[in-house]
Amino acid sequence: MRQRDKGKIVILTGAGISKESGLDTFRDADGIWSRVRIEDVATPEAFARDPARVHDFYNSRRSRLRGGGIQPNAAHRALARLESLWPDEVLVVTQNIDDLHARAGTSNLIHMHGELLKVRCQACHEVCDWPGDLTTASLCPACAQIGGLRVHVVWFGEMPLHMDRISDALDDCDLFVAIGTSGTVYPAAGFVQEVRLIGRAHTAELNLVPSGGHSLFAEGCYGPATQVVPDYVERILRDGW
Ligand code: BJW
Repeated sequence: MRQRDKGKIVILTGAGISKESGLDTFRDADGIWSRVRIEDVATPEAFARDPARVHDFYNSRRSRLRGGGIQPNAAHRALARLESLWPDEVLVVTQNIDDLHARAGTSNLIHMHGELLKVRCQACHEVCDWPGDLTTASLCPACAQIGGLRVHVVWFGEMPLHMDRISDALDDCDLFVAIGTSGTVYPAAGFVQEVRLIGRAHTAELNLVPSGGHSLFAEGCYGPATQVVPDYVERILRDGW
């Protein structure tokens, strides 16, 4: 391994990494946005207009995630293996709200679009674990207010979470890898450009097919995540980049 092929790694993941675990992507032909309108379920305005409708949308995804059929796949496990064996920092920044990276064993993990299994109180701002259904009558465990809880996810028009920490990591990394994301939603879609502005890190896209922004990456590996990600991780562990 050459000296420059060591160092800090930032990995951005999107819905494509969880597809083979049985969770739908958003913008593929059979994706979530082919069945429901963003304006009805994934904006603060939708929640203000019809909170029960938004709760139903997330309740059904939460119950599916918690059903025994959804498990981490070989791609999630490969990233956990990379973190455990790589001599420097590996940070996974996921846009996904599922818990499959954590269940696979990744610990240095940022959920920039929030977490399906958590709720946030709009009155006291406390964030709590919430494994079951949420309704307009649910009570905040911290302040006891009724009806103020919302799912702890980032909707369109809201600021993604932990952006300062993500920005520092992007500026300081030596390898940036985007996995299973269409690169259409900002600010995540702009991470590769932020990395390239600094000019030091190698960049790679791992996706089923080249994304719209594939030409921004120095390298691309294409195919199902359960094949491409373990192969890529083994290559990095063996040869660097
Ligand atoms: C496989 C595979 C397999 C399939 N193996 N791969 C105009 C211009 C620029 C920006 C804006 C604009 N107008 C509005 C904005 C801002 C807006 C935005 O980006 N809109 C664009 C759509 C235009 N963004 C926001 O509002 C964000 N906030 C914000 O910008 O705040 C201000 C700010 C400014 C500056 C700095 C910081 C902040 C918030 C965005 C919130 C997104 N929320 C959602 C829902 C979360 C909760 C939920 O799950 O319900 O997040 S939307 C949805 O999209 C979800 C995802 O995380 C996100 C990204 O989707 P992802 O993961 O890329 O999935 P897909 O389906 O798009 O792609 C899957 C890919 O996998 C495909 O490429 C497949 O090929 C591939 N794949 N099978 C490998 N087996």
